[in-house]
Amino acid sequence: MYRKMSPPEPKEFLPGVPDWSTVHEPSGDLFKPITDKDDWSKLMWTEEQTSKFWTDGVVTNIPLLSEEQCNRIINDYKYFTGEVEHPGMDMMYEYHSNQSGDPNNVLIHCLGHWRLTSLFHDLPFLPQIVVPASQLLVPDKQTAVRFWHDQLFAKPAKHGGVVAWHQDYSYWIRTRPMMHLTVHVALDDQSEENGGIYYIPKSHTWTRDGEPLPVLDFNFKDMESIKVT
Ligand SMILES: O=C(O)CCC(=O)C(=O)O
Ligand SMILES: [Fe+2]
Repeated sequence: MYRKMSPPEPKEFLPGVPDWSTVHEPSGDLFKPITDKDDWSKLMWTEEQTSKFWTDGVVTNIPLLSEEQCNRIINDYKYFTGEVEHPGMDMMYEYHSNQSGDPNNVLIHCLGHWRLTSLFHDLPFLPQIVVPASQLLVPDKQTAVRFWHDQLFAKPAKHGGVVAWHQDYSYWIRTRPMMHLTVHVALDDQSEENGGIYYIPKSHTWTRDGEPLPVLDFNFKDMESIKVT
């Protein structure tokens, strides 16, 4: 806990089980909330970074969390593997212990876990995320940012499953023109061997009949559902 003075109090989902979605600011558990406006501006992305984002649709390898913060968040992962029971699982918008249905290709997938633990709650409030996000929604203009939802994909070692090729925009077409973005936070090292994410530069501009690419598999299983021809 980084903040000592009156941390915000969540409402309870069940007696003794906090619902962190009722707290509209960082709890202070993951990082010390910024109080000085100048500290926000220090986190602004450079012109080079923002224009790379507009061109390629992605900017990678941005350090976000310290080793210590990362380890603390990963400690909460035990609730989503089922290793430790959490009494607030019904708060989640979606929970799949294995979305592939195949025990040899396990894909844990959930949405809404930010409601369950103060550390996952604080992640979308991380200034290193929200400041660049405020620059990236509209070119050359800083805008307010609203958190839409969190999502966790986990691929257990040795028998982890796949997340098939997709465009995130295909799933979330609620803003037109597009006014939302994905922030993918790796809580583990990602490599070719352990199922790291792949991104095709400029694929954010790909369309079919003027629309984003279609969603062909809501369980992400079919690696062949989208092909480059
Ligand atoms: O981790 C993956 O394989 C996919 C992650 C993803 O699709 C995303 O972050 O939007
Ligand atoms: Fe995605």
